[in-house]
Amino acid sequence: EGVNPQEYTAIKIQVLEWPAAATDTLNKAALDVKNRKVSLIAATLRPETMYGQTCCFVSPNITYGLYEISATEVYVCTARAAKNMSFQKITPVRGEAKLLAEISGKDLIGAKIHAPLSVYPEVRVLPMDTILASKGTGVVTSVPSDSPDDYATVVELAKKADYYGIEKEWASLDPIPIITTPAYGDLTAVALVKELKIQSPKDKELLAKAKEIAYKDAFYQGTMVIGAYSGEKVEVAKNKVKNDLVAAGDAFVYNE
Ligand code: A2H
Repeated sequence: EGVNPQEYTAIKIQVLEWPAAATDTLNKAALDVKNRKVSLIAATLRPETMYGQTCCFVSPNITYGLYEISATEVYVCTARAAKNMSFQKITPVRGEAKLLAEISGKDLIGAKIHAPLSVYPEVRVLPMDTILASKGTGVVTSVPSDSPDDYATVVELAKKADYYGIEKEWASLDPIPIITTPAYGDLTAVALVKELKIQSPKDKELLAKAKEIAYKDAFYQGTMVIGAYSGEKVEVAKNKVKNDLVAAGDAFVYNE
């Protein structure tokens, strides 16, 4: 853990339809989710890119918790994140996160979800092996236009859909232009993955390099090409999009 606190925007990605494996797990825990809004909570540093969400990643190797936030709302994230949230006025009782059920990331794969702001009204939960349990919420929303990690992962998933136990179409939604920069155009992550000849999510060093370039280029040189702040600099639009998401009840600020 670093010395400086990291501020994330926590995006609420509502579950619309559970896969059979998840339904089994919830039934065994005697948890009825019919009358509750259940959301996967994805931690992002790039709220201005949420228009381009094409899926949401969980790790098949992480156990997630369903935590009660109110009589009608449930959040899905790691226990570690829920504990942190309980000290940030996100859960009803300070220092407590009420666990309703546990679920393996594996059982969430294929869930149909609604990602706020996305041009795709319904997307799917897909697996990402490189998610760290020690960071954020353990849930990563996928924006392949602007995140080299996300793009490399969806390419890999589409290529080996059977191996990953998913439908190829779930990983094949087109990346959406969100931001344009003079150096990389309007699909920065796609351009960088090509330029650096990144072959798979396992190309760690190249992906770290791509991530660094993409982040700086978009922040300092990028202009929005979609949404309410189209035409504005990313540096300025970033907080506006974040504030709009929070005001709409679709996101909250999460620190660690
Ligand atoms: B970002 P930092 Cl468009 N394990 O969101 C691995 N990666 C994680 C994670 C975890 N437990 N939790 C969050 N992340 C990802 C959007 C995005 C992100 C774009 C471009 C770059 C980017 C869409 N994915 O991140 O280690 C999340 O992906 C690169 C900086 O705290 C989150 O923001 O610096 C970012 O990594 C947090 O990384």
